[in-house]
Amino acid sequence: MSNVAKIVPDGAELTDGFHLIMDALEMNGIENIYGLVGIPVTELGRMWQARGHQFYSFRHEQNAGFAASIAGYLTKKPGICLSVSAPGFLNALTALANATTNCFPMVLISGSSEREIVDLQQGDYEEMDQLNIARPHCKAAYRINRPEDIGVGVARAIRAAASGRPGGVYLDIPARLFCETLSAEKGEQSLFAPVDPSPVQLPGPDAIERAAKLIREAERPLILLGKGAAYAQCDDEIKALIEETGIPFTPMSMAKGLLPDTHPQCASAARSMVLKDSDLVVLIGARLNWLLAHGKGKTWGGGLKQFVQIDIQADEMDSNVPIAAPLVGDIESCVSLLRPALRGMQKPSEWAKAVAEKASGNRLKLAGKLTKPTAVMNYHNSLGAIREVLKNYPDITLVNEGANALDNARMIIDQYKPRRRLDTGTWGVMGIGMGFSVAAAVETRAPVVAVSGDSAFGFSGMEIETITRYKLPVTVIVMNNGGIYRGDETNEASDQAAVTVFNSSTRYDQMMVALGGEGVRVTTPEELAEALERSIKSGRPTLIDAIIDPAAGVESGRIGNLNVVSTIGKK
Ligand code: ADP
Ligand code: TZD
Ligand code: MG
Repeated sequence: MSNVAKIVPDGAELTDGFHLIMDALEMNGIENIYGLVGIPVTELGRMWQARGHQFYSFRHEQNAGFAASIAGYLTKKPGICLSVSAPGFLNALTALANATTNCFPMVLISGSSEREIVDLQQGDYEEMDQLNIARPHCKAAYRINRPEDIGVGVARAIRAAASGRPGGVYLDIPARLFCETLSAEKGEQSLFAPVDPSPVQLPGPDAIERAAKLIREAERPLILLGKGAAYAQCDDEIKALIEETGIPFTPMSMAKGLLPDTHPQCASAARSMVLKDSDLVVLIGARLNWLLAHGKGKTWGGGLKQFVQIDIQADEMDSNVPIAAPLVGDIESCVSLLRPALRGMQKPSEWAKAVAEKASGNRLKLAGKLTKPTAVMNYHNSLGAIREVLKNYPDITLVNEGANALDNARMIIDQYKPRRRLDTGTWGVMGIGMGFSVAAAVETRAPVVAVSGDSAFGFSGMEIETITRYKLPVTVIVMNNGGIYRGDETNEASDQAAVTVFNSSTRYDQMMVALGGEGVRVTTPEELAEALERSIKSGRPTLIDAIIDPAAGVESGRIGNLNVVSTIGKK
């Protein structure tokens, strides 16, 4: 082991917890750590850099955690987040829970207080029973108590995060362990790289036969791609399945670009129609959760649909509605077995044609709105301008958060390549913006454009300093409508500011200038397009403060139906 420390008291070669943790991470191919240092993990960050790796130091652990989680999603290898104990751990916990909810592989490594003090609640510096707090929020939680267990502890964490349905894993490291020593020889023997940490899982031949039969017999089939399909990184298999069968497809938001949004079979623009009128839906790496109206009701045309579902998690099947043909396995294996079973099937040409017509009609209708000038920019013409610029940069990763800023950008901005759209995901969580942007720039080595509502941006805005510090090619566009959903609410009931409203004079562009990047305020689609183009070309961290009509948005964006209001009046 080249990196084992050679401390030599009494002639014995020793290693310690610090070195063993780094050795174990290296063995697992880890290069980047996203974190925030302090007692007891500062030295680990320094030593990691000294070994020639990257440690990205954030301003708040939640953003470091979001970064690690999306690094995991983009690379299929668990992203690593490092935090201090108690408050640092808790700050990162939201990101760990979000990773688990979204099926992103990540490992949160937190320093912690010694067991004997925590267990007797004797009041240590940043004392907290972190392991038990983490447990319900992640896929697995482990503590390593002895240096000789570091190898197995890290291996288990990596395997738990990456295998089967990916998710968040918590690894608790009591402060003392970092300095505990072990003979270098024993240390070396205790380390190992797990063999095949995310093994393929094949569905049985009956399951393939059952699914193929349903698909062949369907008259109006639809393929619905979720972010699991994007995560699986078998883009060519999925493209081949769709093109060989001629079935229309529609992507969930983070699956956009798996096939280009401009693909002739893409039914995004006819989404209501295909969900309602299809007679069979093939779900590939998408859950029938709230984002799909739980697979039932008006959205789906009232009656019960027939579903084929491809998912690695067996108990995902029937979670909301009965699944006629479950295909439990990894997407690449399932799709590659399904394709030969469907060979020669008759393409649903009439249905596909009707869907394509509806979709192109709707795209045409939308196009008109995207170029229509208004006195103050609205979501359509501002995002229309962004869409035109991004058309020429298909490798750029788009990070997107907000309510109206999210829903409209998802609809308007086309994606052309897989895994280039990262957003608020399953929870609709605000605050992913800057953490995702840092990790996307780091992991893809290509430029990133974040389109954030002004409220959404506020959750992670301080990380623009992180972006300038590491000189990352990130352009942040703040859709500044002066508030949450809208910026024009007046408070009829009291003289306090309305709950949805921010200072209308806030200069987000100047924030970026103050923190070392470029800032520009724009008020027209032309200015916006020009500033974005310039920023992308320069590769410099830039914030574009885009002034949007405060009256342009709607409450809760596209999910106003989930809003809760009193039925008996306000007082
Ligand atoms: P979306 O929000 O895009 O609809 P979800 O997060 O709801 O997507 O669903 C993703 C699904 O993909 C999860 O149920 C997860 O188990 C599944 N999944 C993730 N990776 C794989 C894989 N490699 N093979 C099979 N299923 C996968
Ligand atoms: N807190 C967290 C962590 N996640 C959330 N989703 C919310 C609060 C509630 N919320 C939304 O669902 S969207 C949103 C909040 C606060 C912000 C919407 O305002 P915005 O976007 O400025 O980001 P628009 O363009 O003004 O709609
Ligand atoms: Mg706003």
